[in-house]
Amino acid sequence: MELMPSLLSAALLLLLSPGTLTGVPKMDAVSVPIGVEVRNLLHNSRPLTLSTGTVYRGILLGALKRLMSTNANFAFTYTEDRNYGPSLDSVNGLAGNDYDRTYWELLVETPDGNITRPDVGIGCYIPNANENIILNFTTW
Ligand code: B12
Ligand SMILES: *[C@@H]1O[C@H](CO)[C@@H](O)[C@H](O)[C@H]1NC(C)=O
Ligand SMILES: *[C@@H]1O[C@H](CO)[C@@H](O)[C@H](O)[C@H]1NC(C)=O
Repeated sequence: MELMPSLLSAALLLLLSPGTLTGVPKMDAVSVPIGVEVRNLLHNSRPLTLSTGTVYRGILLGALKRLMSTNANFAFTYTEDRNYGPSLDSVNGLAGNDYDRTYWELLVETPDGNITRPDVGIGCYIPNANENIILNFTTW
């Protein structure tokens, strides 16, 4: 009959799909869209505004990595602080430094335009949908 071969080929397709054989997880389901804005008033740079997203309740660090891997205009580096986790060191080649007392400040702009400074870093912050994450090069 006709049913049998189609069932068989469906089963074969399932077996041969890349994820099944190699253990590669399926594409992340990015469900929380956010903006990422790079601001540098200290150097009078034009702000750079980009879009990315996180998975449900995903951390900002994941969204920044996703953005870096998909957008050639965005790159960042971070180091691991033993107490507080990932510390954002540089954005697009520019790093803060102790001599000039500069650093990349993490700010969050909600859709109503309210800007706050979260009390956690990029490894702990969980963005909400449609927030604009501002990476603000500033002094301390
Ligand atoms: C001074 C200070 C800073 C200075 C550090 C300047 C310097 N080079 O000395 C500056 C202004 C740069 C800073 C920045 C930030 N900070 Co701060 N900072 C402090 C503070 C007041 C003292 C740290 C200190 O000197 N400890 C003593 C030294 C001897 O120990 P240390 O281990 O060498 O200290 C280093 C780390 O603390 C590191 N550091 C400082 N802040 C942060 C934040 C994160 C997330 C990480 C990974 C590392 C880190 O810088 C210190 C010097 O190298 C603490 C609060 C406190 N009273 O401890 C908050 C504190 C550590 N910071 C905090 C936060 C949230 C931030 C920011 C994320 C704020 C923001 N929204 O932008 C940013 C980091 C952004 C980024 N680029 O990743 C939080 C961390 C809480 C958490 N669990 O994530 C704390 C606890 C204050 C708070 N609000 O509760 N910070
Ligand atoms: C902006 O956010 C701060 C901190 O969460 C809050 O206290 C303030 O009421 C907010 N302002 C507006 C206009 O929403
Ligand atoms: C960002 O950094 C600039 C330059 O230091 C500073 O004037 C400004 O207050 C910071 N915050 C915001 C929300 O732009």
